[in-house]
Amino acid sequence: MIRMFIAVAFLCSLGQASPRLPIEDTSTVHSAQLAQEVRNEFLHAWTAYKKYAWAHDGLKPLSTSYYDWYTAPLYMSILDALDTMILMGLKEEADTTREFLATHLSFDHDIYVKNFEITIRMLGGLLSSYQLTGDERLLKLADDLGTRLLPVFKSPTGIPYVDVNLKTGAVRNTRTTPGEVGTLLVEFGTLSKLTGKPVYYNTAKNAVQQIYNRRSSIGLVGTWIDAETGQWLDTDSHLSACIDSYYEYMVKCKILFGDQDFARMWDSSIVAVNTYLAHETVSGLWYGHADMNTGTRTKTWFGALDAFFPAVLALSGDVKTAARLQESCFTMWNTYGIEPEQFDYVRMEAPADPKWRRFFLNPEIMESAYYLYQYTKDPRYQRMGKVFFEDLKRYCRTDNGYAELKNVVSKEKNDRMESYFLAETLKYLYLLFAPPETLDFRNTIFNTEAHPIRRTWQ
Ligand code: DMJ
Repeated sequence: MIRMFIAVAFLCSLGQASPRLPIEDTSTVHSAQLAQEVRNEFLHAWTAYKKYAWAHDGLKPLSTSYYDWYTAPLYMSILDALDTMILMGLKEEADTTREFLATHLSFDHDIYVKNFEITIRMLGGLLSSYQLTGDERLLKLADDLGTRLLPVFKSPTGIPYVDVNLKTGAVRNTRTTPGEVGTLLVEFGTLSKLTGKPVYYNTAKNAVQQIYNRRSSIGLVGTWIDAETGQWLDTDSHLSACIDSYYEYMVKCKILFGDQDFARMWDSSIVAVNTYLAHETVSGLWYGHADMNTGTRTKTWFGALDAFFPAVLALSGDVKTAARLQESCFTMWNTYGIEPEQFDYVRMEAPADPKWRRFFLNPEIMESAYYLYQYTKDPRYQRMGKVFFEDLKRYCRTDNGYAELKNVVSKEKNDRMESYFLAETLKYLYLLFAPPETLDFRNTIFNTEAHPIRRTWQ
């Protein structure tokens, strides 16, 4: 595929904002065929996982081996992948997988787990697969997991600790982030609604409010906060890792639960975000970093994780800004043919430190293309998705699954395939091309790990 950077650079030099990168293939996207191809790639990755990493948390595709997060495996990839299989119509595979989880998954382990990760991947996975199948055993597992996670909130502030022991309820690690604290309520709230136990909703909602109440006088939050003292440990404000889904869940909780407190939180937060983080440059609209107290610009960085924001803007009703930001995301992707973890949108390159040049098979940019396609039906977003899909295959596919990249410039691979590649990246790509009846988009809220949740309660 021809990349059009010279033309874009020329447009930028003329000071023309938001250039729409031409996408070579302007013919009709053969969506049914692409959906089938994504499904095949899911099976390619899933088969490798089953062959080399079964019953472990994740696949190491280069060494054809596996990794676990803790001393006891929690079958993270299996649970994360289950609802993708269901949506892809892989019924037999999904039934066998669900049976395995229902009969083998146990949380009765003396291990400290990361509350945020286990909530979004496992609690979210159990709840969505329960809703999709009606298998009560999954709801029972979710309730058991929720009970074991609850002690994490028992800090003097109500802001959860980072880790909790699944057997003893002991907690540790007070250094946390708005993202980790604010990205729990879709799951805990849904668990409340499905079990009739209000404690989950109330506890997780209070945690978000504790962060929101500590926003600065100009309405921004920082990156790190102490769960016991409630003091900010780092005042860098942005939409990237550590904060990102704090904003996402304000919009989602407002819609899923009809809770107007979240409408108010979002309405005031988005004003601050658009005032201090949004950045109009010659290359278009971006969202960078600023100090939470002064609003002073600290970095002109945006990255792979920030690319969730067009989806959230679109969901909140601001499709126009979402579309403009997605064009910037597309520019970021096309700079190297795959997106880096961070991108300096003034220098138009990834920061030199190799750690910012990695790619972890992240889904956010595909997620945003999917949302924008749903709201606009503009085939441009399917064409973007096709570019993402082809580049993923070109640079990350291996004989045994998909691999992260150590460096988006050299394209050197890294020996890891995270479970969210199965839960999110391939799911959003599939849904972008699949027929509309595959999922009732308007009545679904995806948790931040792409597990679809429906409001099945009053
Ligand atoms: C996922 O676990 C979730 O999307 C989370 O919100 C952010 N990081 C990864 C994917 O990039």
